[in-house]
Amino acid sequence: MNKYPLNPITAEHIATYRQDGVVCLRQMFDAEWIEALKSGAQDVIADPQAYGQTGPSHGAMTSVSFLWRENGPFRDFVMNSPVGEIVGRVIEADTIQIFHDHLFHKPAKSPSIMQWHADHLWPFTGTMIPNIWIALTPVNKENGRIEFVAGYHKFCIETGSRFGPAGDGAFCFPDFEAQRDDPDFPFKFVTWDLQPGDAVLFHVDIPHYSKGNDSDHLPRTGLAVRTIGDDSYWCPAIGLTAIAGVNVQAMPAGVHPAPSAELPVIWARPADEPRVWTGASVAGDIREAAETP
Ligand SMILES: O=C(O)CCC(=O)C(=O)O
Repeated sequence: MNKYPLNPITAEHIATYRQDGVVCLRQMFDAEWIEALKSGAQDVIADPQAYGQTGPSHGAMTSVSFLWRENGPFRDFVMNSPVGEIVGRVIEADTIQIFHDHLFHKPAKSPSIMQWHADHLWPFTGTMIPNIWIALTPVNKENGRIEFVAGYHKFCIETGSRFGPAGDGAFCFPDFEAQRDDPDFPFKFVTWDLQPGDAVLFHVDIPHYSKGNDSDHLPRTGLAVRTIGDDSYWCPAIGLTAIAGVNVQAMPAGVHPAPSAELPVIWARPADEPRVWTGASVAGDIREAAETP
């Protein structure tokens, strides 16, 4: 099982993520990791409630989260695979902490659509709150690949546009479906067919969508791993999505989350590499905490 990315993180990956807020990463995890996750996913799909927290889209597909909190393949993956390193290097962070994971399974012939949304109802402000979605099955146009509106995160950041209690309460996305064929729409729609071991890494403010699974034989399964980097801060506003076991309302607004059992460090930039995060340094403290047994 690979501990380091199977393929290098390139300057192009970093530039694409910066520009588009989403990047496709080919073959980063070996077949052993994918087999272990697939086998774990089969157990979860057979009895979702027994394994984690279901929702919010459970029913439209199998949607189960906090799988990493229990010993087993999901925890093993976030702690021992290169997932944290991959995220950290692409988003130019010095430390990565996990706070959530989410298994999404669309069986063959499951027509429910995942509507356009962004993931910015998490209780954090800042720009480093990415999601890496790892394909466990082939993913294609027919069985429900994920589409993104590239570059839209910049609009959200520049205008402070987030949904509900994460923003001013009034912000909504435009009707992206109506924009698909509009030659004047200033953003491009992007999507990728994926093979097991490929991943898409996306910014918390990027709109994304997936159609139902129209294949009569090919399920579509992916594991989303949600993380924070150095530029992320508690936002204890009422109505934001809960993190199991954390009293978010008691957290100090504007402060970077300290490492804890619920938000452990899964990657820290090696001490012999120059730091890349140039904001207020939280990384040194976090790295020290991570390295102190
Ligand atoms: O798997 C899907 O189709 C949706 C994934 C998603 O919305 C997410 O990871 O935030």
